[in-house]
Amino acid sequence: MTDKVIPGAALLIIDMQVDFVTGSLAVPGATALLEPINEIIDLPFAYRVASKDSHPPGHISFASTHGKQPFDNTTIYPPEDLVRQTGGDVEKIKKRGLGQTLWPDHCVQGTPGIEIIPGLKVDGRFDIVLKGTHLGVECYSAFKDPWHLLSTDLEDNLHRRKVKDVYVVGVAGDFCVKATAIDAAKAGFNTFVVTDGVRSVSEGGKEYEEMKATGVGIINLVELKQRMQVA
Ligand code: VGL
Ligand code: ZN
Repeated sequence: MTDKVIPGAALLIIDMQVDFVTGSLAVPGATALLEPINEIIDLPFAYRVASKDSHPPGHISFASTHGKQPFDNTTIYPPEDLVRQTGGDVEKIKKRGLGQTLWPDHCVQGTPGIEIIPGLKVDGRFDIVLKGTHLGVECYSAFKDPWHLLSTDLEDNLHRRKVKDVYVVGVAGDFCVKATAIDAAKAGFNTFVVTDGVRSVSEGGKEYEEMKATGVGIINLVELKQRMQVA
């Protein structure tokens, strides 16, 4: 560890929770992330954030809520009351459906599965961002939901800390890491996903092409250390 901090460099650890590592929606290979992410945590970031998927029981993304099987697909719509509250056109709701993979129940508020995986050094240096807290809205990104009806305070906090460079690790690479990195790049941050700190639900790596196409940099741990001036 070093005392020197890299100004403007922030670490975002996405959803390294019991259910995604060893629990109901375990991402293949996620236990192997503890060591590299713990090493990354101690790099001289000026700001550190960990996100937690945080669903009420009966969440819209759960297969059980729809009487379907995990990994079935459905279409979900933004809740009418939220659209109304945010001044949107309720008549247009039916055109705003999104394809949704239905998941096993996971990261339910008040259950052990929601906790950050034991052994990961997410400590007092971190701010915590909760997402997916609205019963009727799926939210992969740690910034906002896909309809932009609800947002977390992540973007404001990054601006307030004068963050320029955002480094993203965690799970799942093809869902919440991807959505968060793309939103970070769209918000104007220099955004990098560190592959040694990421595992995905699916194989093939198509998510990295999608992230690159929106300006997200894909780097490995060696390159991260160089950028953080500890290599
Ligand atoms: C996630 C599926 C459902 C994620 C969250 O953290 O990538 N994936 N909810
Ligand atoms: Zn979820």
